[in-house]
Amino acid sequence: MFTIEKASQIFPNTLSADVVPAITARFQLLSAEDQLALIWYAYLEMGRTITVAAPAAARMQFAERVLNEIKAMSFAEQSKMMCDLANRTDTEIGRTYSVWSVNIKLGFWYQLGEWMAAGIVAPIPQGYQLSANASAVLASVQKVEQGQQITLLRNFVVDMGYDPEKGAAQRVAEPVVPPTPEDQRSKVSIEGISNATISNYMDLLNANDFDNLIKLFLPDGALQPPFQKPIVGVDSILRFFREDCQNLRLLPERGTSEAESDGFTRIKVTGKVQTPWFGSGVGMNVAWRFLLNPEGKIYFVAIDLLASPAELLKLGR
Ligand code: ECH
Ligand code: GLY
Ligand code: GLY
Repeated sequence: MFTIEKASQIFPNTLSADVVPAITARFQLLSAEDQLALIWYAYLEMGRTITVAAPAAARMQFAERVLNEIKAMSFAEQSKMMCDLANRTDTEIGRTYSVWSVNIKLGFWYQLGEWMAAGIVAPIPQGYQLSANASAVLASVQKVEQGQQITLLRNFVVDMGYDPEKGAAQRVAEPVVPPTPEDQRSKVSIEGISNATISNYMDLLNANDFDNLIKLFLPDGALQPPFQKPIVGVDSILRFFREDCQNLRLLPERGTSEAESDGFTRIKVTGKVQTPWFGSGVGMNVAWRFLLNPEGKIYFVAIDLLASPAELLKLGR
């Protein structure tokens, strides 16, 4: 019998990018001023090589009221508001922020970044000196590959705000786009894998067809996103797909399939993932580790952000 705990151990030699949680932990120890300045410097430098896509209006409407409030503030009030978010202080804006989906949070900061550059929102003070620790963390951020950098920035943004319930029950997310029409869908081909569940998983996620995608899972199945705990049960997984997984591009390359006990099958696939925020500008190196039951339903899948491109070729146990 498998448990989620046991299932999460399949393909134990998969090396994930442990630098991401390690740098995130060091970042969390910095002062709010250092955190904001560090993100600003990292974001500016990234912008020299990759372009972040402007968030869609459907997403920005949820942040609009707060953004207008901020626009009307003095520079001093704006700086305090940004520090409060970084400090996770209990404020009205901090509470509103915490119920937003990841993409609304990113859209909110995208807008503030534009306004900081335009002089509408308080900039990082000219000549601001990062502490020695913050400089060291920034240097670490600059050293990792781009897919890991954008994961770090995303983590920093997700962790801000004030959530009194620690995982708010009511959440605000943008509407779900309709799935791609059947005749416009692409089909993946994965070297070494000819398994309908696996190709359907990739194709349905690429088509934003979450209602059919979720049918591939067992009712008590689980999905583990990079650096997170497993999301257990089809209701929670479907909610995650609808809130956080629109317009992703999965580009699986190769894989291996091996028999497990009790008629289960473990399958590891490696390849790239693109986020709509950076399009084809950033390909994140990932592994999918699937455990399928004898009927081919997904009991468990983990998505790992890989430590290096060399991991793309490491299949098997
Ligand atoms: C400024 C200074 C003040 C403070 C702040 C600022 C603004 C910062 C901004 C940052 C923007 C960052 C962005 C990051 C986007 C990252 C996106 C990532 C996406 C990864 C997705 C993956 C998907 C994997 C999955 C697969 C599955 O099979 C199942 C689902 C799922 C500068 C003003 C804060 C604006 C836009 C890393 C890996 C493959 C698990 C989702
Ligand atoms: N996790 C989806 C995205 O940030 O694009
Ligand atoms: N423009 C980024 C996104 O649509 O997610």
